[in-house]
Amino acid sequence: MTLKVTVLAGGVGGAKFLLGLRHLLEAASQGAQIAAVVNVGDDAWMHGLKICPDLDSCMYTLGDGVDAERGWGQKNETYSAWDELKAYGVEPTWFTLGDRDIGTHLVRTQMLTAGYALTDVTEALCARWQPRVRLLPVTDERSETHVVVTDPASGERKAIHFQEWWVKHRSKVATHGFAFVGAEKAKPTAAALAAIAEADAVLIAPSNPVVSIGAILAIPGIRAALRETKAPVVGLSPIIGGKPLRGMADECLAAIGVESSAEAVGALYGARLDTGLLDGWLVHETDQALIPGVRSLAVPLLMTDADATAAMARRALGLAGVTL
Ligand code: FO1
Repeated sequence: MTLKVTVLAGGVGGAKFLLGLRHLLEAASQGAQIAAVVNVGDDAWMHGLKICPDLDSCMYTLGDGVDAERGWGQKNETYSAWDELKAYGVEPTWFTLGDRDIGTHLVRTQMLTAGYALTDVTEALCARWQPRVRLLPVTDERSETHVVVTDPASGERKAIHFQEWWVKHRSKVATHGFAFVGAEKAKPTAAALAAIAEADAVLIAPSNPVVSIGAILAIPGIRAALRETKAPVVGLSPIIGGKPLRGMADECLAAIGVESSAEAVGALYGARLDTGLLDGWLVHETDQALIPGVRSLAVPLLMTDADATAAMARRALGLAGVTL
């Protein structure tokens, strides 16, 4: 029988993890199927184009087209179109769009405007990049992560788009919380629900627990699907020794009053035996996590290369009862 593994994933970290998992399964298992349920909370409209940073990070990384240094955007980029936009003074000038990347956004925007669902558009884009992982947006509807901050100029509280908070302000503004705008009305896609229901193992990638995994879990029906699937659910901690390896997970956790530790993030997801999601929780070898009802294991969790990441994926699958 074909082994089916479904991963909940954000952008840069999720993409790296998927690369290692694919490396493992292509070497060890004949015809395994990997599906990724991907966050869309970071998505934004810029210059009339629909940008899907997490889907694109996964697609470019798995399609060997990513700028590896940054983990987003394409390699060998040029920026003529962006220079023109800046010359016109068109905002947002703080968000860099490469010429090649704009090609992707143009195709996506045209297809969405013609009435195709984001799931179908993503499949069409992937026909070119061949990620060998089914990339499934968690929802086809608009659900955007906004951040409640104190406006440095006026001193008043306001909500700004996640990209403005992260890229323009580099998260260095007083931050009070997150709102997944539109999530409550958004429906998960049938493909995402089926990928969770029909999996042999569900893995939660070491992605940001608040703005990546949290934004996926905010879509009504996803938590229930994870609690109901016959597959074991195993997460990998994005926090190592009290710090995220990259990104802003510590700022996000602080804003929602959760400590930056592997144990606290595991407790945030909770035990499936209780009211949460996890059967297993993988933490870094220097960390520990005692979460009643969750099998926890401490192993090296540094995604230094595809082999190291594949070894992590093997341990996560082992915790889910899948031996390769
Ligand atoms: N991140 C930046 O730090 N600066 C940028 O100008 C920027 C542009 C950008 C364009 C397309 C895209 O798909 C991603 C882009 N990112 C940029 C990355 C993105 O803001 C975040 O890293 C993710 O949303 C977090 O997962």
